[in-house]
Amino acid sequence: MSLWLDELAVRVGAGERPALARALSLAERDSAAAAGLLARLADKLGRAHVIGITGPPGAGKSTLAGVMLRHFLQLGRRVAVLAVDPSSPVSGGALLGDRFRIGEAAADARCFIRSTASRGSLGGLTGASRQMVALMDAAGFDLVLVETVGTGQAEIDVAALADSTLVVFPPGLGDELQAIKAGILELADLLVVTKSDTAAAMQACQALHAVAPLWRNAPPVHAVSALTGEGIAALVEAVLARAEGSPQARRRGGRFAPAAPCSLAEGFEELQRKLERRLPAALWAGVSLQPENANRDAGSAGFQLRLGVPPGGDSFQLGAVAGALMILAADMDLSCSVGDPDPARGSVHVLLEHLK
Ligand SMILES: Nc1nc2c(ncn2[C@@H]2O[C@H](COP(=O)(O)OP(=O)(O)O)[C@@H](O)[C@H]2O)c(=O)[nH]1
Ligand SMILES: [Mg+2]
Repeated sequence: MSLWLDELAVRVGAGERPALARALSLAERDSAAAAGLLARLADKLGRAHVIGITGPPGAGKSTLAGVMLRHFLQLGRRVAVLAVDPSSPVSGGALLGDRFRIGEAAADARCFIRSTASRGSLGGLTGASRQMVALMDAAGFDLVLVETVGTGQAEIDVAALADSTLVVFPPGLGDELQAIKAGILELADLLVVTKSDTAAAMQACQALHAVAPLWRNAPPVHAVSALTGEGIAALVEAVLARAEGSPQARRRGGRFAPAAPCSLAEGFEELQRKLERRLPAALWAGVSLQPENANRDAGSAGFQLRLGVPPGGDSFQLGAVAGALMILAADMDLSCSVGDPDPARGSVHVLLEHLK
């Protein structure tokens, strides 16, 4: 067994494709063996720039991954792709598209595509997919693209794994609201509005731009179309700038200043002041924040409030303000959970608590 692993490790480390394919299958069925393999490859790890692409189903992640892959290959990079999606296995043909022919064996050899259906219990990444990314890294690819369906947990996992996390916003699906509600924008290094050839994409971009000033280190927004190619080159450039470690491309670290502890009622008042100060006027217009439990600071119930927008106010306004509330609360070391939006009332329930 170990002799066999020794040899497989040498071959994976030399970038031999059949060996990598075998190693990836091994990771899917035998994590202990894969761990042994990775231990033998320790000196080859940590060189690839890992790019996570996450977002809801149908957002255009696979299409975007395919288009970015082509750009990277044309720029001479070696790229591996791991699609973690149980619902739609991705083949090289699907990712690269029928019309695309690299046309030279050298480029083909620089590209490796694999999909895996493995999925964690909370919808996050499994240990197997993390090992698979590490094996692709060890095999000497410059870039490893990981596509995952955003389930909340998968987003958190991908952000932990990736050097660059691209959160994909499909226009017109109402997912902006979901995304902001979940606070995932905080995890994004780059926000990508897909399908910019559609009218709805414009609205998604405008809304994101309106919200962006709320974040201390707002991620840049890229509007792209896989159909027309709009914005793709700029996105590829931004990712490569991060891969090449240009300092201005990195924004992680030191996000939140430590805040003095306060009572939840004081926290709520402070939050209200901050929202008023920092929200763009158009976003703040008509917003109401109503405390719901009379006995405000009592025990474990936390501080409950209802966040409302004017009747007919769009759902994005609700989501954006809720997202802003979450992030400003985190800034003050408070936890802020947002319930399911009630579109009929134009409101959403919010629970403010001390961080545990
Ligand atoms: N109009 C338009 N449609 C797109 C674009 N990118 C992807 N799509 C379509 O959106 C649908 C979902 O794309 P896919 O990449 O499979 O999404 P995924 O589930 O996030 O991987 C497909 O029908 C694509 O053809 C784009 O830039 N413009
Ligand atoms: Mg897909």
